[in-house]
Amino acid sequence: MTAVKPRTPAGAFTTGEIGAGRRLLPAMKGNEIAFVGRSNVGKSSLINALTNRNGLARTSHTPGRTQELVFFAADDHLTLVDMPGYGYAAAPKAKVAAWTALIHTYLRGRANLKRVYVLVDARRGLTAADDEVLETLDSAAVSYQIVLTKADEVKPGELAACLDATGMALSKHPAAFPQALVTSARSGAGIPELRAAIARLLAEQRR
Ligand SMILES: Nc1nc2c(ncn2[C@@H]2O[C@H](COP(=O)(O)OP(=O)(O)OP(=O)(O)O)[C@@H](O)[C@H]2O)c(=O)[nH]1
Ligand SMILES: [Mg+2]
Repeated sequence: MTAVKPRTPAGAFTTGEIGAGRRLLPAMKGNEIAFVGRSNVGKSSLINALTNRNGLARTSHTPGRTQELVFFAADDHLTLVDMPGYGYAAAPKAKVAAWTALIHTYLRGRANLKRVYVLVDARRGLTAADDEVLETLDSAAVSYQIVLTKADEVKPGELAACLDATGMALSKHPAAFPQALVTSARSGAGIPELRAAIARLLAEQRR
């Protein structure tokens, strides 16, 4: 009988291996803007809406669609980064651990990461699963803004309440924009404003 080699348990990577993994990322060039958030919150859909290219980033009804960092070069100066989601309880534990490690490593160690949009479902608001990411961004001093997604699914009153609650929570986070943006990839609401925010950021980088 041949022995089956045990698989490496999640988290059991050496510093050398983590470094080698980091070197697999594309060279740091131009400005990067990343989209992070819970699984199924609408990260890939938002990237498609922003770029006006349906099917650029792969989307799905089932959580856990995006399983790696995906870099979309918008032009020589700007790359949009789609990320795996967190908080997806049904995925295998080892996968969740690997995605989470990847998200945090990337967010902490990327000098050309100019802004992170943290996507939050307008029906749920900020959740405990978002907290770790906000803390990582605060400690790495990466500028970030909350983007409420799926605004088409909520009534105006609920949306206002979600915005208020988000604003209150953000007052404790130094690297965060104080206000959230409201978007819907489905209706297109808030997409021109998010593009304008990105354009402003790029213009500031050129100065
Ligand atoms: N109603 C509504 N549904 C949306 C919106 N944006 C995305 N969805 C739906 O939400 C589901 C998840 O969308 P994705 O864009 O794949 O979400 P994701 O955050 O990239 O998911 P993972 O890659 O699995 O983490 C899909 O069924 C989308 O059609 C929106 O603005 N409104
Ligand atoms: Mg995705």
